[in-house]
Amino acid sequence: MHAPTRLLASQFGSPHGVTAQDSYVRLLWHLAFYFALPLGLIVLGGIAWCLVRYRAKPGSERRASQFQYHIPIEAAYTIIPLIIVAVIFGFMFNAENHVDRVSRAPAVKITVEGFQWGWRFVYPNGHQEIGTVANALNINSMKNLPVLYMPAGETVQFTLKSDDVVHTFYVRDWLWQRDLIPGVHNVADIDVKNPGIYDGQCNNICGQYHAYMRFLVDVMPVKQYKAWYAHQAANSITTAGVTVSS
Ligand SMILES: [Cu+2]
Repeated sequence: MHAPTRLLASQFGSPHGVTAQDSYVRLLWHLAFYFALPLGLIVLGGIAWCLVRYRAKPGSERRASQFQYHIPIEAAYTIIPLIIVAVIFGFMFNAENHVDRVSRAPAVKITVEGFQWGWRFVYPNGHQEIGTVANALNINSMKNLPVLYMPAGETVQFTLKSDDVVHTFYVRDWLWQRDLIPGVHNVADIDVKNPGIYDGQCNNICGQYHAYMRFLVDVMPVKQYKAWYAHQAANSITTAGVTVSS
């Protein structure tokens, strides 16, 4: 049922990603490892070499040579980190430009509202999918979580609002999250390539039942999404899988 998330060593522990935006985020994660691994090896190797080379022998007073103002070394350990930071900055700038890009003509617009403690997903015809902590506490059944329905392979634009405190709309497999801030309407685009069911949750401690602020995202092939949407009456409300009014 869940989208496959393989945590391979070749990914340095990151999910593979399933959206048009997340390749940029994954690249940043990998880039940090490309720089950190050789640096870590150099540091650990240096420590190991010193331990062996300068190991004190009984009766010896041997010390490593002491010196200061070694210009080439000082220049190297200043310039190399500056280059690393500049490269990472460049890639990050590029990634943010792509990930934060918002389309003027998205295929679907959905309003995501967070509240203490639950989610409300509002569609253009006024249909709402709602789930609250009462449903989540109704133990153990994934079908009691609110479900965000959306199409695959199309640009979906979220308008993110909070009714009370700061929440965060987070879907791990998308390598993506956005804050929901009272008084601020954040807008973000996502193009999910692979249909599937994805786990989502609030990722900002927002009060007593924060841990229960979970949801599912059902990403459907476009045809299936359109059929689902055609069935949702204007201004109807579905509460965690059960339609309560229309
Ligand atoms: Cu929360």
